[in-house]
Amino acid sequence: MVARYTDGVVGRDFLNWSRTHVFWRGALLLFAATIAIAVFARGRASPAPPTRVAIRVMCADAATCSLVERVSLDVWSEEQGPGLPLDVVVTRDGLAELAAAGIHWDVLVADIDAVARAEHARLAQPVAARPADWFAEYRDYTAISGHLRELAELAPDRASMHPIGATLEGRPIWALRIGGATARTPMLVNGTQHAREWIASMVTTCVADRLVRDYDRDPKVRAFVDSTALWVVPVVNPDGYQYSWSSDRYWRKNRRDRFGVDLNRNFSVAWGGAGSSRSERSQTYRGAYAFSEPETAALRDLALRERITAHVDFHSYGQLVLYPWGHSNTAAPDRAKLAAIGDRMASAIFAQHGARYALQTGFDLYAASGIMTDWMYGAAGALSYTIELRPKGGAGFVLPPSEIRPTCDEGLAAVLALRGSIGN
Ligand code: 0X9
Ligand code: ZN
Repeated sequence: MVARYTDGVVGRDFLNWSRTHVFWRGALLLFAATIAIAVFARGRASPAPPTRVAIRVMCADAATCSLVERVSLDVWSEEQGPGLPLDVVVTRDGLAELAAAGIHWDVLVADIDAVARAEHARLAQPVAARPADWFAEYRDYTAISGHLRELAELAPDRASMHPIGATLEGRPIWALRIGGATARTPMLVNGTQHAREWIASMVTTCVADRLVRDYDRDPKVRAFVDSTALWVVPVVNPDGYQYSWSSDRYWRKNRRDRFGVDLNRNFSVAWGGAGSSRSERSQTYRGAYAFSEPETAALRDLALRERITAHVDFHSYGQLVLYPWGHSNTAAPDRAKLAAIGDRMASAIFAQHGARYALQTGFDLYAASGIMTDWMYGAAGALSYTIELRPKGGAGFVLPPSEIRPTCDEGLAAVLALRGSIGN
């Protein structure tokens, strides 16, 4: 009927209305379609990630071990081989595959990402809510660097801070040199070649803290500091460490081209051998060539320049004291001496809180080539140890912060026992 009045103004109005209506209807449809596509695309691009479970398998034979490793997303354990417990991370689908193969497991961490989220939330608390004791909580690279600077300012006659190199992302690799005017015997202690092993940064920083602060009240500390030029590098891998704080709690390597290099496969003694990978995606990727990474080159230059004679490379986890060789089952020329000193270190650790750290060669654990301890011993001539800190299993890399102090006692005891075993 309206058409009857379509001549003139009414008709044009209707036409205008009609065009406007069509336009808005189109726009509305377009908007709805865009939303639908966005929702759909979002759903497809990021489906809920599968739950990742850390489990321990007693793999009875080589076939079982290799099936478990094939199904796993990541291998966490130190000890590898038939008859040994193997800690791996799997999805729930992976668990179904293991169950179908008749393999039994114990759950170490039911949801490793939930554990990391809980830790992240705890660390995000306002400063006021944090414990007063600096070692009652984990600290990031900036806080650790600040703490080392504080120690240097506290005792400038016995402690000084030095950059020993810079990372690919431009962060300084900091060392604290501790030693009085008469200090001679050069030692090196470092932590966190592997980013996710946060307890190693805390223990090395805490060892430095104890040596600086307890100088006047602990005669053992005073004797150590008066006779030793100790270089402490708590965070060898600052880029990886920060990445493990900001983005991926379980990141291990440095941040070379985002895939990363395993620094503890990048040293030149036996570089490229068994227990290291040529694949960039691997957790044990050894890099393009020995010392291709600024972090390993910095440690090499420091060790050679200072003629380091004794060394501890702190890692986690497993509670182990490991000595060379790591890449070969041939006995190191100083095997008996290395084992005797290692035994004293393990006993000194036990005397702190009754924690058992097993002593063995790195190779007896599993073959690993291009590692720092083999280079420090084989090329730099130092008595060198890898210490795998707490825990023995259980929590894995996300260790409760209440364990920082006791683990620090164990780290310090090991360093003092090593020093006490080597003369001047
Ligand atoms: O694999 C490593 O680099 C060290 N373990 S960790 O889980 N912290 O990554 C241990 C190296 C010790 N040496 C040998 N197993 N040969
Ligand atoms: Zn490690």
